[in-house]
Amino acid sequence: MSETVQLPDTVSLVDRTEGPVLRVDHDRVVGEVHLHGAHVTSWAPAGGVEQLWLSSQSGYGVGSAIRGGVPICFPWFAKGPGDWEPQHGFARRLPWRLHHAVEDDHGVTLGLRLASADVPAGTEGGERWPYGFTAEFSVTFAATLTLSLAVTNCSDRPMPVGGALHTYLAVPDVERLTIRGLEDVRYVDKVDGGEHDQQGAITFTGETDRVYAGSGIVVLADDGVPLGAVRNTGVHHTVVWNPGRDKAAAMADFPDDGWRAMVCVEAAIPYGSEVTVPPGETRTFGQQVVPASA
Ligand code: TA6
Repeated sequence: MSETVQLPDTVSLVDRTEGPVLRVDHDRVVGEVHLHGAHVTSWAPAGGVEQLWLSSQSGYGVGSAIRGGVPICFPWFAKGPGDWEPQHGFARRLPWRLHHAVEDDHGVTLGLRLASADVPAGTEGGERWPYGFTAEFSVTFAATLTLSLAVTNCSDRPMPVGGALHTYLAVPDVERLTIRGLEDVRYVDKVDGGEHDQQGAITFTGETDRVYAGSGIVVLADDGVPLGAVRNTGVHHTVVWNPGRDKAAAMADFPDDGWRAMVCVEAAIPYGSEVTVPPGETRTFGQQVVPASA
């Protein structure tokens, strides 16, 4: 954490056993970001209903990936272009630095940064991606949650960028959930290994792991009652994931019944669709989550 950042009254840095956490307590919203991975783990607009799902069995600390909230997958998605480790890149497993914190009447914006100089030698996957870069993550906690990741190429050669904002949304019951907005969009189904066109609304009857070749706005509903919307920007793919009962039971950091209370809707740059960032240039991708009550 940079010592020079003056925190507004609505932001505090709390040292927890899981690590240093930036806590936002604003009249209109509360939220939390771990410096580890610049990982948003909580967001509750006025009224106090938590909008994000976070595993009660998550691991924390150096090298781990927090389960839930908003993992920042960077500089690659999944296993990258070539079965790379760690899954979803190294950025979510490293500490980021706070570089700005501002509040207004609507909420609080925090900016966190990871630079190539902050990636310790020997970091798993670091050798796969030997580029000079800065990654700047901005999160605005307000009636809506606004996220953006801006990646700047500080090296002298083109830089392939992949990744995702891998957002875990809390839902009443995934088996009553529908997601509209991707009708007729082609998707890669990582469960059956095929490619399909989405027929009607997305519904959930088991493990669901799909990379849609489309982005924009999707609308979530619980048995027809609107839950809210997700708008992805700067990307051409939307990932929708729910592990289902069996996969959740097989993950140590995932409660056996947790699958029913969450869905991931991700702004993604998947393997094979990496964005090439020319030297000196910046690419930004983002997501906005709008609760039905907003
Ligand atoms: O975004 C969907 C996905 O790629 C799934 O295949 C599943 O692996 C999920 O990410 C979670 O990945 P993680 O590495 O966080 O366990």
